[in-house]
Amino acid sequence: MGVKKVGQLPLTSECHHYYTRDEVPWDIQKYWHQRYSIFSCYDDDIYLTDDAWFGVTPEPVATRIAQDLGALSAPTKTTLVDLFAGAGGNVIAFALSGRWERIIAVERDAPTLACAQHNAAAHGVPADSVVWVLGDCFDYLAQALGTDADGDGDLDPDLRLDRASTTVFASPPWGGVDYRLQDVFDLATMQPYDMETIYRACRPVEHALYLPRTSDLRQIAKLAPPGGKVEVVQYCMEGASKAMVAYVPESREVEG
Ligand code: MGP
Repeated sequence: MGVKKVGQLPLTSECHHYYTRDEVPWDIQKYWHQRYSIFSCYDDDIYLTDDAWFGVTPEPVATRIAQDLGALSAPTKTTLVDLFAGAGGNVIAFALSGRWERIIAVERDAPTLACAQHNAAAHGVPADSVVWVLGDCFDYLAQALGTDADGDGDLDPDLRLDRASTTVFASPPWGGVDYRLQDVFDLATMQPYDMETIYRACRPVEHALYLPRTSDLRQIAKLAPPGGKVEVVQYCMEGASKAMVAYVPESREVEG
């Protein structure tokens, strides 16, 4: 699929603000009950597609990650790219942190992107403080970094990235909630994109990966550059981990 910068997209029939439990599909009712810990201002017209409920980062966690990523990244890192923007939970926190000169949010599903844009506006994020990209994040990253064999695909100059100033955040789909069936989650089984696919795309730049709380630390340790380190943080709410984030430095071995 192509990659393009978009303005405000319209909400569609797939975008919902549920008022009562009766309206909510059974498999997301659990998340709807947690709606105020996911978006504290849920009642202020927050919209999600049904699929987005599974992967949205709860607001206190998103806020903390924005603080941590902002502090861990060198001041020379001024552009933040959110590869899987979803309904906007992380992008909103990154924008409200005020840490980044440029934020680029990528999402492949137009209705979900419309929700993210709408939710960002509902949180008071100025329209021009996020560049919204509709398309496949792997195509985008390869074109923007110039690592795509087919060139930049006539990418909008606003969307180009330079490695020295870019940090990537990736909160990919994990393949549903079945990650809980494994005591230690094998990142090679993550669906539809396994860890290797995500790492290959991200490794030219420093990146933070939002992963299942039980992810195999031995697999994450392999992402460290020679002589370097990966920092892993468990993000908790009410005494229980929601997810872990691996903060991975750029790999200087990548050519180009
Ligand atoms: P969860 O395991 O579905 O819920 O998601 P919970 O309430 O912690 O589990 P339970 O043991 O109490 O039943 C936990 C967190 O993981 C959510 O808040 C999301 O932030 C995140 N999350 C869950 N899934 C399935 C995904 C996913 O596919 N992708 C991403 N990026 N995050 C997810």
